[in-house]
Amino acid sequence: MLWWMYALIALIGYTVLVTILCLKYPERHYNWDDIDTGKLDFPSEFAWGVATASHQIEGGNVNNWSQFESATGKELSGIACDHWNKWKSDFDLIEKLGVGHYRFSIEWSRIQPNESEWNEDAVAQYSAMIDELISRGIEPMVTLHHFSHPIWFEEKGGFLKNENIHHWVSYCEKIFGVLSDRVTNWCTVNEPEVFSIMGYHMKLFPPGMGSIRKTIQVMKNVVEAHATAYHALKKIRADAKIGLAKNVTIFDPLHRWNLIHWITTFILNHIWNGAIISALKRGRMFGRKIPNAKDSLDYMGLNYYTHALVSPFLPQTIEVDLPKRSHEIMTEFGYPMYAEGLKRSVELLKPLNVPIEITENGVADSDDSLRPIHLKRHLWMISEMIKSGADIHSYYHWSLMDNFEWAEGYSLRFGLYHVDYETQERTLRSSGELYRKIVSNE
Ligand code: GCO
Repeated sequence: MLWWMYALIALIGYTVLVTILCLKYPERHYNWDDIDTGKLDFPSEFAWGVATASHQIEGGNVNNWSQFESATGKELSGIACDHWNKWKSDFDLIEKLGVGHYRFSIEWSRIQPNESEWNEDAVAQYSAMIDELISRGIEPMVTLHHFSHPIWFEEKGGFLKNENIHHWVSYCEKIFGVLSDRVTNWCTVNEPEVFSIMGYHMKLFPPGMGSIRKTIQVMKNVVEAHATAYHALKKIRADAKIGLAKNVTIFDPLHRWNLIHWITTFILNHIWNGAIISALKRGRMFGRKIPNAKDSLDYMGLNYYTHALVSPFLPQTIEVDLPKRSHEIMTEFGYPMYAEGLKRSVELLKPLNVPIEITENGVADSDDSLRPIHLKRHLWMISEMIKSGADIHSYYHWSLMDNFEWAEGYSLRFGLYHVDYETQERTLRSSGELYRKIVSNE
């Protein structure tokens, strides 16, 4: 054969392969101008909520994060929203939104500041918070680990060491033992993939390491920690609803004709999404067995924000804008608004065969120009999915109020309420009012 015949065959083969990939994995896009996102149809039992996390709002925490902030010269979380003192009036804010559900996290470093010390005052305060929420008709969902933990645990190697898991489980049992008579909904760990990749590969979260091997080790251990806690807590209260919150990012090839972009997409999707789904479905992750991980979910928590357009040259930092399609809206976090991906995320989690709770969804938007559109598109997407049979029980908007956005500090504002950090004044944004109207069906 002549050389050009080989070249022609290779070209045809390449084209066929890429065409098959494009057809099998479509990148769904709607023409939003043609969609009436005001047309929502939610079942009456649908749970409307808002979400926060301890280190982002409480203020005055001494934990792996406060240590990392000082050590790296990052913006300090400081008194944050001073929620540890203002919790009662903050519950007024939740009530004013008319939502009946609130997801928040317990700060382990408050409960167990030293390995041999339980702080009963902190336990009592969380317990009083639960009573207060319930008295206002707001059902709590409690997260046990939302990125932060005590310094003594970090110094022992944290979740990098498998033998440390039992420390975390003891704390879980302690707080579950006190609160589970009133709290049914529990989220063990928040975003195992974000926690491990940001902290052990990208150096953006504590402990600021940069090792693929350690990242995989931590991811595996955190899922094992979840599974161990799940089974231990179910022994205390069998009818508690226990799951974890996973960040699903949808990965799409930047150039759909480029096979290298497709291969990168598959690899990243596997590391970020597939590995954890596989651990929870089959009890295996990266070829290794994760004890008890199979069947360790009563629901799957979905934190959804965006899709990533992938090439082998993805930036190793989150401080630059990621690529977006020309018609997409860029959010202040530097990633595109892509509500279609919420549907794709729910499809990705389908094999787990458990109900979905949308434990986080929101947008960084300081002047509130994007949040109304963001809210409407994502809620419309959920409404459509429920109509076509998806088992989605709840939506917790991230976040109740502006707060400390981890590596980004206070620059990014995710709140339905604006927070003036000088005066600690909270002000309802128009999008907050919009959410209130949607929730109350006005
Ligand atoms: C995360 C967390 C939240 C964030 C939120 C906005 O995804 O990092 O669960 O704590 O604040 O997602 O980025």
